[in-house]
Order: sequence, then C-alpha cells, then structure tokens
Amino acid sequence: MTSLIDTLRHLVGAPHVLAEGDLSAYEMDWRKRIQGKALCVVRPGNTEQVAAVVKACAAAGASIVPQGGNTGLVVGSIPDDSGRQVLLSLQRMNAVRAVDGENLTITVESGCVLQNLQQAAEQAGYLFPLSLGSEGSCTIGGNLSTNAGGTQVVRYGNTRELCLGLEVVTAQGDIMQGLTGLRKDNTGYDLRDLFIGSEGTLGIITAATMKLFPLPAASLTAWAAVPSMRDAVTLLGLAHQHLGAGLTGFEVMGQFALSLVDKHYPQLRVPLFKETPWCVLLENADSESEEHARTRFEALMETAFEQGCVTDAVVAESLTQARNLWHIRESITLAQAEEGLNIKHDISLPVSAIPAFVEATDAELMREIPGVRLVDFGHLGDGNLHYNVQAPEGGDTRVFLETQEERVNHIVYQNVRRFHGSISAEHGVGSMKVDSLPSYKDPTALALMATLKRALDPHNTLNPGRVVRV
Ligand code: FAD
Ligand code: 2HG
Ligand code: ZN
Repeated sequence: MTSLIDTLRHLVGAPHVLAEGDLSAYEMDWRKRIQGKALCVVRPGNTEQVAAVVKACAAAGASIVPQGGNTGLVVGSIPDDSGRQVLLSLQRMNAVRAVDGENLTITVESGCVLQNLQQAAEQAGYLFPLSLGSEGSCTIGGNLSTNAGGTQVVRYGNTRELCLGLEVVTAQGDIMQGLTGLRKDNTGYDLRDLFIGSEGTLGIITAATMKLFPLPAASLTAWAAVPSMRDAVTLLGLAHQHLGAGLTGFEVMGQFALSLVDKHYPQLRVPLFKETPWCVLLENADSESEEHARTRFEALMETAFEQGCVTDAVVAESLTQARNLWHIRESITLAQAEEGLNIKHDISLPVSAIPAFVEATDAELMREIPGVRLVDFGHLGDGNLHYNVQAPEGGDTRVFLETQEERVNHIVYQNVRRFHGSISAEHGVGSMKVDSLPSYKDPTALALMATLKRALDPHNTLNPGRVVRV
C-alpha cells in the first residue's frame, strides 16, 4: 500500500496526499458518532487527476470514499476503520467554470461550496435556489450525490430537479462528459439521474451544469403559531391556494425543537414558541411587485386566522428580520447537537398522513421509552419530517444510542410503512440505513439497485458498503 501512496503523490503532487497527522476533519462524521481511518486523503485538482487516482486505486485493489464537505448525516463520506480505503476529497475542485445567462445555467466543479455557488449566481444576477443549513460547507457534488433537499423544494424541487448535466469519473477511471445545458435530451438512458443520489457508489461527480432562475422581485417571510399539526397541514393547503407558485418555503417546528434553540442560542430570540405546540415558517417569493405579493400574503394570513389554524404570527419587516427567522430554523440541528448525541430520521410521508403519523408515533415512543424527548421539525411543504429523538433529560446519550437506537428506529420505520412513507427523504442511506433498507424497500427495486452497482462497479471500488450491499 505504500507504493499506492507514492503513486498517488506522483499523480496529484505530494502536498495533496495526506497520510499522517490529524486527519479527523476527513475521517470523523459530522455528528461525531464514528471515526474511520484512511490509508490516505488524496486531493486531486482536476478531472483528469481524479480519473488517474481511480485507475491507480482500482489497479491496487483499494476502495475509494468520495468526500465533499463531509456534512452528510448518514456516515457515507468517511472511510471505514480498516486503514485501507483512500479518501478522495473533491474540495480543491471548486471553480465556477461558466455562467450562461441566456440559457439560465451555471457550470461548476463538484467541490464548489454551495454558498459560493449561490453567490456566483447572485453576482451574475440570478438565483440558484438550493438552500441548506450546511450551505457554508457542503459542496454541490455532495448535494448531487445525496440529492439534497433543503428549504426551497416546495417551489424549485430537490437537487435532482436543478441539474441538467454531469461530468463523472466512472469506477474504471473513465470520464463521462455529460456537461450539457440541454433541457430536453432523449438520446437513451438517463445516466445523469442514475449518478444523482447514488452517494458516491456508482461514480465520482467532478462537475455539473445547474439551472439558474430569475431573482424574485419580492420576498415575504412569516412565522406563525399553529395549534396542531393538523392546523399546520390546513395552513399549507391555504398557502398553496393563495400563493400558488409563489410559495417557496413551508417549514414546521415543534415546541421542544425550538426550546433547544432557545436554550443553546438565547440570543436568537425564538418568537411565539412558548405559547404554542407548533410554529410554521413560510416564505412567499414572487416575480410580481412587492405590493401584489403583500396583498396575497395578507389575504392568506387573514383566512388562516379566521379559520383558527393560526393563532398568532410575526411577519418579517426587513430582509434582516427574515434572515433571522430562517437562522432560527436552521439552528435546530446545531442546538440538538449541543444537547447531545441523538437519533435522526429524515422521513417522508404523504402530507395528508403526517398528523396521524405524528400522533401515533409520538404516543408509541413515549409509552415504550418513558421520558424520551421528541425533536419534530421539517419541510412540511414537501411531506418531509425530521422526526428526531433525544435521550431523556440527564441520561447518558451514548448508552441511550447503544440500547435504544434500534428499537426507536423500528417503531418509527414501522409507522412510516403503515402510513406509506419513505425512511429517507433527504439525507440518504449511507452506512446508517444500509441494513434497514432491505426491510423497507421493494425487493425488486433493491435487486435492480444491486444489479446496477455490479454492472457499473464490478470490483466494488466506489464507496463499498454504502446504499446497497453487493
Ligand atoms: P459529503 O458529506 O462529503 O458526502 C455525502 C455523500 O456524497 C457521501 O456518500 C459521499 O461519498 C458522496 N459524495 C460527496 N461528494 C461526491 C462527489 N463529488 N461525487 C460522488 N460522491 C460524492 N441535507 C438535506 O438534504 N437537506 C437539508 O436541509 C440539510 N441540512 C443540513 C444541515 C446541517 C447543519 C447539516 C450538518 C447537514 C444538513 N444536510 C441536509 C445534510 C448534508 O449537508 C447534505 O447531505 C449535503 O448534500 C452533503 O454535502 P457534502 O458536500 O457535505 O457531502
Ligand atoms: C434540516 O432540515 C436538515 O435542517 C437537518 O435536513 C435535519 O438535523 C436534522 O435532523
Ligand atoms: Zn432537512
């Protein structure tokens, strides 16, 4: 294996192959649950180098774990503890290659940090709408590989819907040049969509052509107190009716989730949460004038108050206030991490089933594990809940995970099945759900996934043991 490290140094330059010192930024998962050990971390600077690295690793029989910003939440981007896997970091490949305003596209390398991509789009006068709490460190390659969702999906779709073309290095080290900005192309199988969401198991994404949108002319943000999850769903229906395509975000947050933000970040001044079990954060971004947008927004809130699905509300008066409200929402993950290790779920359900799911699952968990604390929040507009579970107050969180995680997952996943949902809407499968998937995925679909993995990566070089076992 020393000779592989030497070969890699020769291919990408010695300073870009790290084999000693503290590599925990690459080897530990974001949630600090698992620490792996890589043979080395290799940081290629261009697509040809990525291809050469893959060829060298394949020839040496070493497997590769691709990594972007290492913000993934399902342990898919760190090496195992064998000390034999090569961690391939895309971080140096972060250039914006081109902006085509007339075609409304931007072409970027996969290591481009999402926030830098958003800023590049804005500087050119356009919107790149993908938005996640981790946007300061996650990369577009990671977003594509996990088909990330975030807070604008209700209007713009998941990362998949935002992508037109991909450049990919295959498991054999060949370069698939698919960086097209075409919106229509029916020349055969859709390989782009195969790589999107494959979590680094089928190919390494090195660049992408993404869609741009006009910047909205007006944007309104409100924070509403709602008496129940059923009322939150009613409010969502009203928002669709009143705002149409102007509805860009619709997030729900439970009282306990917000109390954690209040506890760990009191300076954020969480509004309204003390008097209500649920809050909703909704956003209306419109191509119409501010005045038109405001009239429609006010009509929505008036109807919601009349119907009783909103009992109180705060409407942001400035961009700064709107940003502060979003910041509170985006801080739930960090506040939960401050509170201690926890169990995460990123489930999806038909929106209509969410109130019954929450009622049934809350009751079952509280009955089975007295004192358990439920951190419910998420992208209600997309039917996607982060149904997270925190140890009882004062309990040892590691012991809680060791003794209760399987049981908690079983209860949650059984209810997801009962209400016709999916066990992962956003974060993917990684290592954390790979052994649960066979119980919840259609067996024919799972067998086809394994067939594809074997066909594209017969030697299991790319991210083995993640998504599907072969
Ligand atoms: P990594 O964590 O480095 O990798 C993720 C997976 O993609 C791994 O399997 C890795 O092997 C693979 N991969 C990475 N880059 C490539 C590449 N170029 N080619 C092939 N495979 C690759 N997720 C959401 O969907 N919605 C959210 O709202 C959201 N909010 C978050 C908030 C916080 C605070 C945090 C910490 C995470 C959040 N996430 C969210 C999860 C995470 O940020 C996303 O999954 C993100 O897309 C991962 O990007 P990354 O660059 O960090 O990828
Ligand atoms: C979010 O929506 C992310 O904020 C993270 O998907 C969710 O912390 C979580 O469970
Ligand atoms: Zn999310």
